Amino acid sequence: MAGGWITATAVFAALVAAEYQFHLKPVLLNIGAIGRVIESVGNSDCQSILELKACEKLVLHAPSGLLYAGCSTPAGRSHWIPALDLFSGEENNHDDVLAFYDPSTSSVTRLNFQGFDSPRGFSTHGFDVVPSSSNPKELFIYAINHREPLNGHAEDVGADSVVEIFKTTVGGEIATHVKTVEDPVIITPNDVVGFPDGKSFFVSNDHGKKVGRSRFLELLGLKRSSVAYCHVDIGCKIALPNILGSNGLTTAPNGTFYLANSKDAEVRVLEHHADNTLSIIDTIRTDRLIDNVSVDEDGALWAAGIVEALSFIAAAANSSKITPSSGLRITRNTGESSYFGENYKIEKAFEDDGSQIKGATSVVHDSRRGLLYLSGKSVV
Ligand SMILES: *[C@@H]1O[C@H](CO)[C@@H](O)[C@H](O)[C@H]1NC(C)=O
Ligand SMILES: *[C@@H]1O[C@H](CO)[C@@H](O)[C@H](O)[C@H]1NC(C)=O
Ligand SMILES: CC(=O)N[C@H]1CO[C@H](CO)[C@@H](O)[C@@H]1O
Repeated sequence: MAGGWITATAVFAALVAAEYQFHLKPVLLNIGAIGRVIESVGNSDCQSILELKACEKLVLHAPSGLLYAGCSTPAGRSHWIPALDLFSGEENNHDDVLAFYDPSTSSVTRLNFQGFDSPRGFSTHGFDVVPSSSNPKELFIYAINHREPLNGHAEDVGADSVVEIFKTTVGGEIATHVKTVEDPVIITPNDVVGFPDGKSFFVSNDHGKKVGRSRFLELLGLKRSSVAYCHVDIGCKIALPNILGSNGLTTAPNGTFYLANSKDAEVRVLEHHADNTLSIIDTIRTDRLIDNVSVDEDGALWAAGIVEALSFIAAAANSSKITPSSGLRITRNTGESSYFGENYKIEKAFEDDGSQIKGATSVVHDSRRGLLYLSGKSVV
């Protein structure tokens, strides 16, 4: 592959720590990560983007090569993560940022919000950037905002989470607020896939309830997370109910959706029906737990895979510890083995023992420019 790998640094240690304390233990035994041989794949030419820290998600605008990122501060983020029952809002200024990285100038630009009257600030998580169907130079941004609740304490009632829609231009510094979408089916939003009309989106709910002890049962296998669909003129509904570990969500150019399972080593393949419901048509089993997923312009699915679960947990709790990272490229298998039931080809495009990149949790591939972006806890 031409060009270098570029690495977006520093995803907040505390999030990963908590995630794996709560979510990984139950599945440690079935991922067989202990004793895996770690290779060096594609990791010889990495650079870090130091201005981008605590970035939950990366979204590539392929025509321009701009990489959009939703970022926080490591300290602020670690106190306000509704998905992990972390609700110390007073320790977090709710002033997260959307920014973009331009690889042609190696520069980072922060977006300025306009017309965004949000006294409860902006606390980002998953987001999407989609060119407008009427003008490809115009982009819609669909961003989850985990607001403080209006009434009651967040520990008791959870976050008042919504999806914010903004409008910007390719490479522009202004993001104009279009709408705040709130609805009872936007419960615990995690990731979002938007449409080019600027009005509709799918959003994954990582839990079935905002707070409460019953959330623990979801760790043990209670299928209560979901994906919802919203249209600003029509309203919202649950599009895919009662599933396990609904997490990172992405879509391919042909409209197939992929949903990572945060509780098991698999990615679900979803079909989008005309009535805007989704159904699971296939499951891609992987040899490791998968974090966030993305699709490149060639239609390949990219996933950050956890190489070594135990050292991943240790490194999450102590940033001086090292843990490997990997980036998987998943494509439809057209070779002979497809006759024997292997529907997908899973290739390791990137693996590092942790000396360059520790514990990457998301990966985005720019196939036009031969760049692979990983965002992880830190880079040595
Ligand atoms: C859609 O594209 C993906 C690759 O991105 C491919 O695996 C899948 O088979 C395609 N689905 C259809 C229905 O063509
Ligand atoms: C963190 O890890 C480093 C390197 O292994 C070790 O020297 C240090 O004592 C650890 N810190 C804590 C608080 O455990
Ligand atoms: C947007 C999204 O799906 N983010 C997920 C990426 O992976 C981390 C680590 O597992 C999750 O906590 C996020 O929810």
